[in-house]
Amino acid sequence: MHIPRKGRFALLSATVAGAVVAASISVIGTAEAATTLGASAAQTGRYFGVATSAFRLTDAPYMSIVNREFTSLVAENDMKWDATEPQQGRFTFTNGDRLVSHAQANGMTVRGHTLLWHAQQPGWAQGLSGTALRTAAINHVTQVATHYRGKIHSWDVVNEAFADGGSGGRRDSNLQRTGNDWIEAAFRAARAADPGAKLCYNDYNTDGINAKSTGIYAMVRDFKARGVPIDCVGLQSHLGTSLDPTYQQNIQRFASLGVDVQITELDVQQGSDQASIFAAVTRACLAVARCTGITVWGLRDSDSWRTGQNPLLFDASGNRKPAYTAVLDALNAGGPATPGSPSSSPPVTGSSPPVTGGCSARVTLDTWNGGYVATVRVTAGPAAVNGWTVGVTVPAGSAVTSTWNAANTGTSGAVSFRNAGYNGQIPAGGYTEFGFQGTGAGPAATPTCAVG
Ligand code: 9MR
Repeated sequence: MHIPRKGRFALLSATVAGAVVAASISVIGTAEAATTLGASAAQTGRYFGVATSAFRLTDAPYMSIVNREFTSLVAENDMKWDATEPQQGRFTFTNGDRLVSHAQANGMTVRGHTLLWHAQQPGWAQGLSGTALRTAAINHVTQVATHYRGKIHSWDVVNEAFADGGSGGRRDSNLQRTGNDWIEAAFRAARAADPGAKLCYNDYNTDGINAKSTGIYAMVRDFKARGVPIDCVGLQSHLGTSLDPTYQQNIQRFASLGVDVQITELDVQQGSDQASIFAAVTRACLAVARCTGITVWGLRDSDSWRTGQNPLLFDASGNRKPAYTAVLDALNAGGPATPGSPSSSPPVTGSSPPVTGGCSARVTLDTWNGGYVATVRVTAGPAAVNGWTVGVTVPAGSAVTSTWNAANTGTSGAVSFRNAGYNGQIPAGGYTEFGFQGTGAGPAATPTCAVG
């Protein structure tokens, strides 16, 4: 087990309802600024990740930087369709498994990239169409998400399905030609296979409010309205020498739909503004509570797919670049913490309902037309709490579609939420928070809270 460095966040994991869940505990409160990307991001409950490959795991100088700096890994290529199902029905998970094992042994979470994409398909899939392709694609989603069940923080379920240019519509591809509902079919299959993973739609050229990002926005809004399971939007952020002035506004509008936003493949063309663009992206993410993490698309400039553009945070020798310092400083400057992270909540105020038993609960709703996100604060009474259950009345016409930091029994009517493995213990007078998302109108009544 990796020994956490000073200031590095601690990662606790526990098995809840068959799924491994993880929570980051931040270490703010020291006067000292954190000195790594991961520890700095953890101060506001966020992760900072890097794209890498299994073949790098034996490169000691490279891995010493990865292990020092990052709290999340994503496979740059090892979990794509051509890598995991090179022949139909024959799955190879060796390289992806090695990355997952390394992450787990070093207290890092894993992003899964990617279940379905028009590119990097195995030859056999490229040759399929219609029902045969749809069936094969959904089987791929099911098999891969099942194999990694409980080990993936967030899956890029579908990658790059929207067209560039002004149409705001879907990209033509063999998958798209199986019917417009292929994306929602993939999300439903992924949810069934791994209910604990956050399910993301991921794309590029979405780094501001434009026709493409607006097309995706409309899809996410529609999915939320119809109860299609989607939890996050990945903004790849392969950037040039300027940043769209609506970058943050774009993050915010997705967050306001009730999904998390993740910056998933950040790299910035080297130029006079590289450091300031990296910093501006970091600040924009930190300014939005539901922007929960940043991943850079490679470690050193020499590792990047953008040959000759030197778009990363470390030079070819592994030295920190000015862009690194700019990101670190921006992370240490802080911002609103992510929902559910222990550092996210303001101090307990007198507005909590009186604690009649061992605990009390109150709900804050973030609503939109057709749905809501509920944040529930559970406050301990004068005695410490060891295990809690919150009861919520979800009105007719509303249903819970996903839950975080707790496990629910039931989805409508009388719904109970049991603590996760890592947040059952609340000190006397302290609190923790969990959340859930639902369709329709949210609960109106004050929830019940029971201890034990
Ligand atoms: O960085 C990846 C590179 O090694 C591969 O050759 C390439 C194949 O298409 O994919 C690159 O990663 C892409 C990612 O999977 C999706 N968004 C764009 C990334 C850069 O092309």
